Amino acid sequence: MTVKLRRPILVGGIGLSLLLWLLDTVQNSMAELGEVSILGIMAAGVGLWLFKKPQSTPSQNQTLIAPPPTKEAAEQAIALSSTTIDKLLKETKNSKTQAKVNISISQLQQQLKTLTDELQRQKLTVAVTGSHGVGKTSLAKILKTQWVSPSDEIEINDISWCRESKIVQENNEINALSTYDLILFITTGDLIDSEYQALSKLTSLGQRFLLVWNKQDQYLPDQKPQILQKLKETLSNINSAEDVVGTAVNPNSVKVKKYQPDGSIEEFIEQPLPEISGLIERLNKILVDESQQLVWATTKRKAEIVTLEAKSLLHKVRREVAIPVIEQYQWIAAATAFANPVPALDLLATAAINAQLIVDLSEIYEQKFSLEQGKQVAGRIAELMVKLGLVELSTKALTTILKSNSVTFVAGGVVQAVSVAYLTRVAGMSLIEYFPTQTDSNSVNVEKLGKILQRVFRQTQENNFLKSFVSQVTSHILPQGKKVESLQN
Ligand SMILES: Nc1nc2c(ncn2[C@@H]2O[C@H](COP(=O)(O)OP(=O)(O)O)[C@@H](O)[C@H]2O)c(=O)[nH]1
Ligand SMILES: [Mg+2]
Repeated sequence: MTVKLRRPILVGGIGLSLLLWLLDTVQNSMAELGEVSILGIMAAGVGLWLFKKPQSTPSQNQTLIAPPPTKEAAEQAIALSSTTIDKLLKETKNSKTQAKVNISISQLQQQLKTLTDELQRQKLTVAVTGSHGVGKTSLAKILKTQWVSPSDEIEINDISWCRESKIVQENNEINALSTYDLILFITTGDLIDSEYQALSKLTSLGQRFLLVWNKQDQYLPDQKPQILQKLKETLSNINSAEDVVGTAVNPNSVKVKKYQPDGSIEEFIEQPLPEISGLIERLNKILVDESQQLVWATTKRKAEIVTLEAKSLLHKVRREVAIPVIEQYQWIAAATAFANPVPALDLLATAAINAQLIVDLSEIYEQKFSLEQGKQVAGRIAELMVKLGLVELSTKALTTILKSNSVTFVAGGVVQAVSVAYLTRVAGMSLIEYFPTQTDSNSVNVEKLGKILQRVFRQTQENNFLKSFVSQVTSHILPQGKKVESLQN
């Protein structure tokens, strides 16, 4: 690739020049003792960071009970999935990835078609879930015989709940229970934290559940109300008290002694009847009062899943458009830094390469930042990179790799070039993960961006990425002759 060195848009800017300045210092420190100043800069970075600390998060203790679901909300969710699929189709047409995502798009379109019919669905689906051995299979079986009559359109499913994998995956609102109208979550005692978290998540997704406290027979009669009360209190923020019910689906048999008139004692084993009347009463009431709402809520969740899947495909398509853009900038950054070592403390220069990259990426992700916003974000990223220690760590790692190759190392500006290209890449790759999560284009969530930066940075430390990156950069910036020479080393 030939790179035209157009200084005005390329050089300077807070992001780039701060980095170059740091790199300059790092290079000096190899000859002398520049560590003090590096530490000083790091400290200054931390100071800046503390100064701009994000606001605190809202209280965690709010009641989460959602308003009753409506048909309109479900219809809106369906409309949103439809527009998301349309957008996906449009953007896919303009990119090279078309063939790969086409099948998935047609599957989504198929799902979208069935959603509208879903709003009229008569049959209700109930999931019985909970940890191993709590009585799911027993309860599902007894409900099928003692609650559901053949004319009812109710489907009972026994779904195992795995504590380790949790109901909800990280950053993903799709969960194994989403498609059921009503969840019967069984516990045999107190809820553990992961169960509570999973149930809160169900509530926040608008999913209706009953907490079934099973195996009541294992407690003494006067303990039962206390335990039930405790469970109701535990759930008071996420579910109403009447949706916590006790059962003994398959109570233990009891030994009964009977005194005979002749004074002898007859012993026999009695099997108590299941205690499920409270649960069945509650279920019947829900059927009468809420059947339609349950169906609307499920349809809404199903539509949301379609939207999420369409968005994730859109993300893939956009990524494939964005990566060549990042690569282009990373080579430009490298070539510029190599040919044009920036004077130290060139902090006042205005246009930054990172700012332009941010503007270009924001366009792909429909955020459309102005150059001014791009500059601000570039500044933020530079601060974060310093604060998180990424600049220091990467420079050390890249210098070590370069040192093992004496020819390239002695060539002036190579450390700068490689480091700037690398940091440009980390910034770019982080932004393409960040943009899809960005909802308000007027402010940047520094905390979130910082987390992504760290993750992307860690990923680049794996699988010899840095080594191959260094050789890619050097092959871009070094003249052909030198490149051959350096490879021989
Ligand atoms: N004591 C007692 N045991 C029960 C009760 N309900 C189920 N069990 C027993 O608990 C064990 C596990 O029940 P199962 O339905 O297979 O649980 P699953 O693993 O959740 O499907 C079985 O031995 C059941 O008989 C109950 O109310 N009281
Ligand atoms: Mg089972």
